[in-house]
Amino acid sequence: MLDDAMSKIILTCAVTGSIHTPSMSPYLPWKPADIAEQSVEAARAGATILHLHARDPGNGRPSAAPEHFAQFLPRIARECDAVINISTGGSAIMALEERLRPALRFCPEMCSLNMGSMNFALYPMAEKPRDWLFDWEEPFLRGTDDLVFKNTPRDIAGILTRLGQERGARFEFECYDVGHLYMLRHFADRGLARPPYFIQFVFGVLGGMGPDPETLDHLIMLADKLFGADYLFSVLAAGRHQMPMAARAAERGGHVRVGLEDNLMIARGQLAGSNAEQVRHIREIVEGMGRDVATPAEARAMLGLKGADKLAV
Ligand code: KMH
Ligand code: ZN
Repeated sequence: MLDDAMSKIILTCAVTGSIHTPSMSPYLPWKPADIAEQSVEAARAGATILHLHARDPGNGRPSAAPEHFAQFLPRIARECDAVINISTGGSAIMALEERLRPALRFCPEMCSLNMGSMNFALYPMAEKPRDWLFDWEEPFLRGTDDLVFKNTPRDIAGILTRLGQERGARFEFECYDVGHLYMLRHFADRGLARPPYFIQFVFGVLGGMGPDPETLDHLIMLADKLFGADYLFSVLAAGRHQMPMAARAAERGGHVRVGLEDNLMIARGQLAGSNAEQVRHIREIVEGMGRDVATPAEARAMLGLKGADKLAV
C-alpha cells in the first residue's frame, strides 16, 4: 500500500448507479436535476469523488446515453470541484460499446473499470412485495438470474487503451473477487495499467465476494504482495454492510465509497434521505478514527489525475 496510507482518506460517493430502481426509495435520484442536486450536495458534504451513472429521465431506467449525462454533468462540474468518475460498467444488461459512450464523449478524470466477467444477480430484490412505479423494474431485476456481466480481457484492454492511454483517464479498478486482483496485475505487467492503482474492493454483490471482514484482510495481504507500495484501496459494500465495511477499510488505511448506488439505507429500517446523508455519516466515522477526508485537489495529487478542466462538457 502507498506509504502515506494512514493520512487523507478519499471518499467516493456513487450517486445513483444501475442496481436500485425508483420504486425502492423516493430518495434515489434518477431525474437529471435530482442527480445534479444530490451530487453537488454530496460534494459539499465532503465527497472527494462522484461516481456517476445516468438514468432515463422519463422512467428512471439505467441509461448510458451521453444525452442523459449531458443533462446533469455541466451543472455538477460548474457547482463543485469533486473529481468526476464516469462508470464504464453502466448496467450489466448493456453491451460494452453502449457502456463506454459517455466516458468516450466526456473524457472524465476517472472511470470505473470492472476487472472480470461475473454473475450480477439482483433478482432477490424482486421478491419483496412493492408497488412498482414503472413496468421495466420487476423484469429488469428478475432477468438477472440469467445475466453475465461481461468484462473479458479484451474488453478491459480496450478500456485501458481508449480511455486510459488515449484520453488520460485514471481508473477505479472494481474488484469483486480475488481473481480480479490477478487480472489487474496482468494488465500492469502488460504496461496497460499504470500505478498508483486505485483498487475498489466490491463486497456484497451476489456473484462476487460476500461482506466478510476476513476477506478484506486477505485481499490487503494479497494486494501488498502483488502491488507493493504501488496501490491504494477503497471499499464498497452493497446493502447493509456498506458502513461497517467502509469503517473497516478506514481502520486498515484504506479509502471508502458510499452512496445510494450501493445502499439505500442510513440505518436499520431507515431509508437514507440523500447521498449527502451517507457522506456525512461515514465522514463522522472516519474523522473519529483520526483520518481527514481528502479534498479533490489532494485526491488529484494522490491519484495522478489530469485535472477537472479536461472534462469535455
Ligand atoms: N455498484 C457497484 C457494485 C460500475 O459502475 O462500473 C458496481 C459499479 C460498477 O459501480
Ligand atoms: Zn457504478
